[in-house]
Amino acid sequence: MTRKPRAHTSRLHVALAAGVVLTMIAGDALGQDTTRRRRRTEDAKPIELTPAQVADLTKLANSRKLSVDDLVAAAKTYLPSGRHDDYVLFSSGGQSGQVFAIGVPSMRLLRSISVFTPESWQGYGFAGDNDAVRERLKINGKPVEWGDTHHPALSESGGEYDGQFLFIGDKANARLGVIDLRDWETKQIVKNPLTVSDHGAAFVTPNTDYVIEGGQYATVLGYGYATPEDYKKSYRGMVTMWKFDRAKGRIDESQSFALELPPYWQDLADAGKLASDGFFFVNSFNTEMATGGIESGKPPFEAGASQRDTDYLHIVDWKKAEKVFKDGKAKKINGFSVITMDTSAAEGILYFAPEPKSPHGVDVTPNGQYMVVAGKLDPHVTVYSIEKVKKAIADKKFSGKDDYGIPILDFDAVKEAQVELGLGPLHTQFDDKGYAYTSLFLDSAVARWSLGGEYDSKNADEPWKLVQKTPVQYNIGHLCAAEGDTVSPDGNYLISMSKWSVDRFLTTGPLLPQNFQLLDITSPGTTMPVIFDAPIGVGEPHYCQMIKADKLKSWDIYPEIGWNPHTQALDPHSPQKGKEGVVRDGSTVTVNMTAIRSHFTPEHVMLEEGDHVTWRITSTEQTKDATHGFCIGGYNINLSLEPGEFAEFEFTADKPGTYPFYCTEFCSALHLEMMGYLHIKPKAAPKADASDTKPATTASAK
Ligand code: CUK
Ligand code: CUA
Repeated sequence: MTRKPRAHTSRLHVALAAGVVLTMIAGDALGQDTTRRRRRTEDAKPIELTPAQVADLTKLANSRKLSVDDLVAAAKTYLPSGRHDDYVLFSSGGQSGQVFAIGVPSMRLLRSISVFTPESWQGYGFAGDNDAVRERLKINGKPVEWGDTHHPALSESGGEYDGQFLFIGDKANARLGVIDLRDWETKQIVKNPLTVSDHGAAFVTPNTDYVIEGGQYATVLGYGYATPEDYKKSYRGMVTMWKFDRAKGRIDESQSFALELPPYWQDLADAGKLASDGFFFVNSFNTEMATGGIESGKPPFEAGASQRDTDYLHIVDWKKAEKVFKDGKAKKINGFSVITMDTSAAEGILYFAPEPKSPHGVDVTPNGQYMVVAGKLDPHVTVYSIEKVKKAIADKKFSGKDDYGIPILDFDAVKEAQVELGLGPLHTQFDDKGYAYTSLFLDSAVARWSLGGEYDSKNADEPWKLVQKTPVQYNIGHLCAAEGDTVSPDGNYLISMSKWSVDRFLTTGPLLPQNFQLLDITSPGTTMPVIFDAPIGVGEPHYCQMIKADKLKSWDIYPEIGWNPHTQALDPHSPQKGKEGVVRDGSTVTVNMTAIRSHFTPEHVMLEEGDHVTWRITSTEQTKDATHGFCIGGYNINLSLEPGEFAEFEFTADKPGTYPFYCTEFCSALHLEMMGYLHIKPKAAPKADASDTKPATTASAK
């Protein structure tokens, strides 16, 4: 075999490479290629398996030890490359402090959204000194750079998810995050000034007028101090109504207020809708007001807080509360408006209903008529009727008052039904066929049961009856049905958020992933099989909500070149093409930079030791998914620059040297060349000595 002349080959390669480079510089190698367009559902043609294909499939199934059910489950969840999911699951990220977005039915992780924890891929909290993200993560001046996210809530219009905003609560620090679903970025974090931690957040009213934050462990409101001996007198619970300004896309703290509550441990909340619009409901436990302290001879918390047979469902007329707040009848604690218990009792804002027994979840049926309460230590769920509640309030059917003067509604007057389901009921979701689904933590099962009232005609089962149970693996906490918290759930998919995975996946050390299990709940008469297990190895999520994917109207690129995602507007400081460069005013320096494949302009930035630098970058990209990164090693700087995005960071150039900066996203064939140098000139020239002649590494090693 004869070799081709070398020179010829290399000339050919050079020509090819130049072609590639030109295409890459032109920037539309990907966007315009229709032959590589994704596979759409509408392109699919009906199939008919031939006997030979059936035989092949059977052989394959047998070789992989798959049952017929397994094949069906695979067919229900498998998405061919390029095909999109029907739903997006927004899941709390637990201790990661983030939110995860997962496609359903494929259960593929689409991305995480940083909320309470800095995250470098998204450039969240890696913008140097005075970083806007790190600043808003501070509590009382201290950096608190993680969260324990529990309950995400999608914004609603008329009781339907509208796909515009997502809220998420941080249990550990009593904070709420506000995410704009146009660009999937956190826009705001509000800290509750009354309490250290919370739990029942976030839940929205049916038009997202308010985001509800229920409390949990009672404290002295407003960061006060009192010993456990003063628990009854000084400790308080709370629930906060955060006013949401949809036009601004922000919570308006000045129009927000809280209700002072007895020092029971308020737990989950849910807003009324339709029949119960204008109310919300909060569970509680530890109405015993146990203060623990086994060392001093008192029962430990877990026993002390579980003595009574019933606790109190808090029924709040929030429209009345809003009026009382607007009439100026709230008092201020730590600068925040609080409606006292006396006012709530006098104005008819707050009522209690007895609820068995150490309840956890409260969930309102889609028609708003019933509130389902799951008592962790009771094998039943208890169903309350809003009509009965309203009537009992009107007729003053009270069984007494609690120690703080809040009227307690007569249990039998407000109870609609009790349904025996099994051990450890926690949370309930709904479908479109008149069924409810309750997680059973101790049974490790999902219970399907029939609703009554107007739902009775929707299914063939007797009302208020357990219909079936499906085992899940293992110890389910929340569950989540498609569009499950809306006035019109879809009733096809249900997620079991299983807390323990034990043997379901390969072992990953003593710390094992959580298990998101997908259940098919389409057919009422048969089983509801688990059709997919998805390990979640990035935190312990608590709750999620599932929205139809086509309701999300996300931006492909930012609306204008120089868009600031923090303000969600064109930034006046955004560097423009042709205006790049370094502006110096004494030791205050502004760097104006643009980024586009495969180039930062300017490529060299000359600074002097001690300079205080504000560095601004605009991505002038206009192509979907053409993301660049920008990092400076050693200065803890990393940005994500999405198409059209403006970003800014500040730092003091206190360590002289020659620093390559580079793009951290593989954006193009010449991505590695998308770099430049930051030169920080030392203040005084180094003293001349022998080490001057040695390589820098040797000199710095001494
Ligand atoms: S909680 Cu975790 S299983 Cu925070 Cu809603 Cu119930
Ligand atoms: Cu830009 Cu890599």
